[in-house]
Amino acid sequence: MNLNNFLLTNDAGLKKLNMLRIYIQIIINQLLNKNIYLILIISLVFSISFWIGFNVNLLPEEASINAPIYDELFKILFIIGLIIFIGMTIAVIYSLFKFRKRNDQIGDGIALEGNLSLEIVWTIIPSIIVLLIGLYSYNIYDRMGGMKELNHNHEMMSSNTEKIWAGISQVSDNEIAINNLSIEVSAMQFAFLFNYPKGNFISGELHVPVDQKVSMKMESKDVIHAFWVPEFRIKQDIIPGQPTILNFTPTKVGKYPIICAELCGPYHGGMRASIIVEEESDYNEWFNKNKKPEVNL
Ligand SMILES: [Cu+2]
Repeated sequence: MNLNNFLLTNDAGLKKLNMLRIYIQIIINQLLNKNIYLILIISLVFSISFWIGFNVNLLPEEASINAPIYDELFKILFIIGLIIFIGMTIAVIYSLFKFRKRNDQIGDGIALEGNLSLEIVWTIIPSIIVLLIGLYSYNIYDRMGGMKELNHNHEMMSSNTEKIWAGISQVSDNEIAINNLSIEVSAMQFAFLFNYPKGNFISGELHVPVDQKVSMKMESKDVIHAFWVPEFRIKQDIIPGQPTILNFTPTKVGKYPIICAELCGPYHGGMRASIIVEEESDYNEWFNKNKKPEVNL
């Protein structure tokens, strides 16, 4: 700001504005003089963390409508983790050099005890971060369908319908019954079996058509298992005696692993199956090849 220009200005409003600018300039200058390196390092840590967060992908491909929703949350957690990790590493390395023992130093260091303001800061900042992550996670889980009421459709259901205990569903159970491809999943030590009630057959491989809602009712024959498809970013426990549901819409043709994600016994690590997402025509061909005629007794 040129002082002559400032003094020559007659307009009162403009004068005030210029005053404000000068004040801000002075404050910024003081801040920069004092902490320029600290500000630089913090900006650098944030920039690097955001750059890595947005450009480095550690997750498998996104193959269901849930995947992009989940990845939003992961990105945020990844960036927060990076800021803390890079920031801490720099602080530790700096302290190692800055506060190292010099040759002429003997005896112990100064006895430091407590720092109230520091303790308040390092309690409040993590509390705010954890609270925000908690609220955001709730929002993500809700958008993925985790908060959907599962047993509200009582008029439509016959009285002997089993209670669904838990699950992830983006549609109501009314819609599930009408529109979706329904599959019954049985989990046992150490395999998954997929029953297609409409085709009257059981398969060891899960075939589904792309871009269509799939609704699975899952039950375990023995212990607790969990159905997990990393590419879909969905996971749901399968519990003996307490059916759970899992609804999803695959968005990419391909073959993906189904992994049991609950330690269920000595061969838990081998409890895997495959989900094959295919074009509708291919799916129909597979379905018609496997379906059995209904037997009327
Ligand atoms: Cu298992």
